[in-house]
Amino acid sequence: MEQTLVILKPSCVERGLIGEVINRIQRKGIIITGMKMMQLDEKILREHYAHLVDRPFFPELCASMMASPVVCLVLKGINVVEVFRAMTGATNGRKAAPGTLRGDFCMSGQANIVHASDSPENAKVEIARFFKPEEVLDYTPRDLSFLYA
Ligand code: YYY
Ligand code: MG
Repeated sequence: MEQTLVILKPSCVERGLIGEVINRIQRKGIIITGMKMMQLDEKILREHYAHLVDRPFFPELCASMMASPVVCLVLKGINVVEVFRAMTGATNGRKAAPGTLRGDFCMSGQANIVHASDSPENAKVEIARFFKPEEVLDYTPRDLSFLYA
């Protein structure tokens, strides 16, 4: 099975939406194999958002990601990168479809509730960036036959 890296952003943590997001993850049948709170700093954000460091909004993006602690998650499931990106919705909350996390919980293009890896290759790099190997507990729930039949 595939794994993906998810960050519950300050917009999720400060607005009291951690439970809403985790509820959807578990209800869907996605397995949580890593979970911890972290205070991000500019160093890790420059790596994590390397594709955006030259954009004019980068300082604002950094500030929004450091506004409070975040919750980092490693998720496991069949095609979980694609499945969770679909559950996340479009980057801008005003354009994200209803039913998605961003579509249901935000109106912002920046304070948009969650980060989710966008490819299996990037997921591997991002999991290694935010988690030590021993912090990812690669268990499989007892009975997946209904979920993944
Ligand atoms: O993967 P995703 O989060 O949907 O979008 P990215 O293009 O990777 O951008 C990462 C992050 O940067 C986005 O979630 C909000 C912020 N951002 C922004 O503040 N303003 C933009 N015009 C584009 C992205
Ligand atoms: Mg992205």
